[in-house]
Amino acid sequence: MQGLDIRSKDKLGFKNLELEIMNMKTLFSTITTFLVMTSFAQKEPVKVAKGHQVEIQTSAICAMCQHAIEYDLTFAKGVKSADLNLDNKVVTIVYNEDKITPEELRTRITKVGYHADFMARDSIAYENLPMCCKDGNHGTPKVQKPTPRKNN
Ligand SMILES: [Cu+2]
Repeated sequence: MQGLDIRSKDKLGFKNLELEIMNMKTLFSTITTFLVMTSFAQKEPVKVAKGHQVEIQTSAICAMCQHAIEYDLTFAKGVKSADLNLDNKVVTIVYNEDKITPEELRTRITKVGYHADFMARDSIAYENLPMCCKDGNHGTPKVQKPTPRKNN
């Protein structure tokens, strides 16, 4: 208990501030951890009438990307339907769990050239995508060209 008395009274305020900063740091790291976890979170498959349904976050940016992903998935054994929502880039797949797994579905998407949840896209497939489907096009923000200034 003597340990506490070593600090003089005027230093107690400083100590409380230190504690507050510590709490803030803990809070921030908790928030960061939560955000990282949710951004990498993968939705668990759910049972639906036609089989199982899984939602996979992709890096699609336009209707061409949407078509490429949906088209490829329709050729996968066990896939009953694939619908990509361009608003959030999430592809909803209904599949037969005896024939294909979410892991295999994600792998297929990466081989088309897109990220799939925590799985990174195949770099060669990405290189072969049409120019408009690459990073920095369509919805993704571009660096604005500087507007020429008028001379005074
Ligand atoms: Cu595209």
